[in-house]
Amino acid sequence: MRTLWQHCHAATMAGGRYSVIEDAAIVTSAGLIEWIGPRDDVPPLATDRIVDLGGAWVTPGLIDCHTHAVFGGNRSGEFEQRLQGVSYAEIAAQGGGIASTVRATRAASEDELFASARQRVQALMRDGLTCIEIKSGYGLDLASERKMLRVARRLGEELPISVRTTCLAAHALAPEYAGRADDYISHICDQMLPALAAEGLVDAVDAFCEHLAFSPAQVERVFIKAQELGLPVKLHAEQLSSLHGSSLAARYQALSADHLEFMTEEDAIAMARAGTVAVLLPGAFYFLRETQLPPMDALRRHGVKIALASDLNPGTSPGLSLRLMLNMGCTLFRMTPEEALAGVTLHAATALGMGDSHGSLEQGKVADFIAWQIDRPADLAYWLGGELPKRVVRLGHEISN
Ligand code: DI6
Ligand code: FE
Repeated sequence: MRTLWQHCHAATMAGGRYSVIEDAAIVTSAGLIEWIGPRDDVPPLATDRIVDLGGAWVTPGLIDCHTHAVFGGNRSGEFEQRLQGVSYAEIAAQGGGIASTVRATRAASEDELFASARQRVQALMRDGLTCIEIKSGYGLDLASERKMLRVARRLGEELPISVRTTCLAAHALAPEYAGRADDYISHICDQMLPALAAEGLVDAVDAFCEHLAFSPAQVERVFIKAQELGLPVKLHAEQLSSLHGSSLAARYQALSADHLEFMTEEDAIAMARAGTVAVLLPGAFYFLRETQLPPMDALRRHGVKIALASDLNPGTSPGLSLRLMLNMGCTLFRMTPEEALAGVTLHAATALGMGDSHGSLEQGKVADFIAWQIDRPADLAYWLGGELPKRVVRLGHEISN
């Protein structure tokens, strides 16, 4: 079916940057954008349907390129502890933190994990998400990591959203390997990654490079194995301290390095050269009351692509709104609303290795877009969350949400 969508303005992100067509029209067929341009120039194609978008602003479907949406339990008790002055690192040292979510995730059935994750993903979808990345990393043994990744895949099958899975087995030390981090890394490389990749459960491989997690040398072993398996890598880097994980990620042509508050200018240069996207996570910055800002000027000066994501997770960013992250990216990190929008569309797609097919409104790309009843694109970053009136089109078909 060929559809002509008209009476709208489009923030297209075409050509790799924020760009706008006033009074636009879009022709979709077979799930793709067949044509987009000014309404006056619509080519004479036989259309089956014409949709009047009522003067809406059309953007690409929003993409959340960094989430931990599948997990058991929650950590609101730790939130209360932190409000009383206990630090994230102290809670982790007492057996809380990631370890407590690992216990809850291991204890939950696949159906239980699916039910709780579905609610969170549906909450995110109310902001116009058409694509989401979901990491494992709260299982830390083969069966539990598999369970998480299967739940992530199933979310993509049962909800009208594209899901990209990332194996984050190197998120924290599995309790069975206490005091033997190198052995756990060997287990990941020799057993977990090959098995999960063979089962088709892994689109990318991630790790947490930090003093309270894994060293650059340990991360590098995971990257080498991922490369052997033909899987792209990503990295949690420079969130709490500077270990130059982002430069390591760039050396392995990582799709993205994420967090980055403590990165240096040299890291930014390395990322720019490699085309590694900087994924900023203002929800975690806010929730941990961090004060060290990511080096926005260096990222801009060296032309690093900047994405924004929710980091939805129970410990450091229980964020159920990607649009709230747009606001935080602007307010906390001084991004412009245009940069923020590019960060949840075009650059988020690149951070998932989907830049050729997603993230902008251009001929030949998938027809995933949102028609927002707003006056200006900046309105998307202006409101602090909440739901905005909109129509969601996925693969050329309007879906209710
Ligand atoms: N960085 C984070 O902010 C989350 N993981 C990571 O590597 C925290 C995950 C958690 O506390 O459960
Ligand atoms: Fe994360």
